[in-house]
Amino acid sequence: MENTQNNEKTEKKKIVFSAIQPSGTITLGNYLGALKNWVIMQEEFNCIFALADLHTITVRQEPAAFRKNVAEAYASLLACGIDPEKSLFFIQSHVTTHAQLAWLLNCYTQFGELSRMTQFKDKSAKHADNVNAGLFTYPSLMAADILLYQADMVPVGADQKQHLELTRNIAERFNGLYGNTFKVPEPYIPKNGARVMSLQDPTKKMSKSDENVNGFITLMDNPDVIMKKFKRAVTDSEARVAYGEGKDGINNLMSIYSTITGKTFEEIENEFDGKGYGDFKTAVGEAVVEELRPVRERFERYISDKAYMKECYTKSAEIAQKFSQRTLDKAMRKVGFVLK
Ligand code: ATP
Ligand code: LTN
Repeated sequence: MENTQNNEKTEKKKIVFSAIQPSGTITLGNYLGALKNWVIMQEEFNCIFALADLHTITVRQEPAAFRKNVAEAYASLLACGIDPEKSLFFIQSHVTTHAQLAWLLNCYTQFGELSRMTQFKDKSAKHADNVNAGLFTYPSLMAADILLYQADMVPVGADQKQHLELTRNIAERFNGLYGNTFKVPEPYIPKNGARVMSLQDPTKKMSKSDENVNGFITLMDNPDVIMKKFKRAVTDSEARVAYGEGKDGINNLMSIYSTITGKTFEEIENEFDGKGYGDFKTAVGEAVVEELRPVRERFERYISDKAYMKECYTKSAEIAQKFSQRTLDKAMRKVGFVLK
C-alpha cells in the first residue's frame, strides 16, 4: 500500500494541453463536448489551458467585441470549473514563445501539407474576401502551442484531429533532423464527449459563430431564453421520442438530455412513452437550465471581478512563459541560432 502511494507520488503526471478560441460566446456544445471534460482531467493530469486569441484574428474581429469576448471566455471557463490553482490557464498572446516557435515551425511545414487542411479550405470559402497567410499557417501556431509544453495528450474534437496529426508530423520531422526535441503528442478523445448539434439545423454542429442565435445555447443565456430556444428546436413530424435515422433533431435533444442526466436512450424513451415533443422539449430545456444555473451565477461573479481574473491569467502566463522558453531555446539551439 505504502509502495503504491510512493509510486503515485514519484510517477510524473501526464501533461495535457488544450485551447479554445475566444471567437464568440461559449456554447452548450463547447461545454458538453470539451470543457466539462477539461474540468475532470484537471484531477488526473497536469493541465495547461489557453485562450487561443492569436488564432482568433485569422478571421477579422471587431476590436471592442474581440476584447469583450476574451474577458467573457476567461470568466466562462473559470465558471465551468477550470481552476487556476490546479491548472495553468492563460491567454495565448501573453506568452511570447507561441508566436516565436510558430515562426520556426512554419519553416518546417510544407505548403502542400497546409493546403490539405480541411479547416483552411472551409474557412477560406467562408471568408473569401480575407484568405490571409495567418489562416493558412494556423496549424503551425497550433503545433507550437502544443509542442512548447511537451504535452503528452491533447483533448480535441473531431474537427481538430487533422491539425493534431500535422502537429505530430512536424514534431517527428524536427526530431528526425535534430534529435529528440519535442514530445510527439497523442490525441485524447474523451469517453463521454458529446457532439451537440444546432437546434435549428441538427445536421450541423452547434457553433458559437452561427449567424442564427436560435441554433445555439450560450452559457450566459438566461432560463427564459434557454426554454424558448428549446421550444423552437427543429424536430420531425413523427411525434415519438425515440432515437432513429432521419430524426436528427430528436437524436440531438436525447443526446443532450442523456449527457446531462446520465440516463440511457432506452430510459429516456420509456420516460417519454406516450408523451409529445412539447413535454420532452420542456424537460430538456429544464435540465439544461439547471445544469447551467451555477455556471451562469459563477460567470456573473468572475466577470465583475476583473482584478481576480487578471491575477489568474498573469500568474499562469508567467509560469507558462518560463516553461515554454526552455523548449523554444532548445529548438533554436538545435537549428543553429546564437542565443543571447
Ligand atoms: P467556431 O464557431 O468559432 O468555429 P466552435 O464553437 O465550433 O467555434 P471551437 O472554438 O472550434 O468551437 O471549439 C472549442 C472546443 O469545443 C473544441 O474542443 C471542439 O471540439 C468543441 N466543440 C465545439 N463545438 C462543439 C459541439 N457542437 N459539440 C461538441 N463539442 C464541440
Ligand atoms: N484550433 C482549436 C483551438 C486551439 C487548440 C490549440 C486546441 C488552438 N491551439 C492547441 C488544442 C491544442 C479550435 O479551434 N478548437
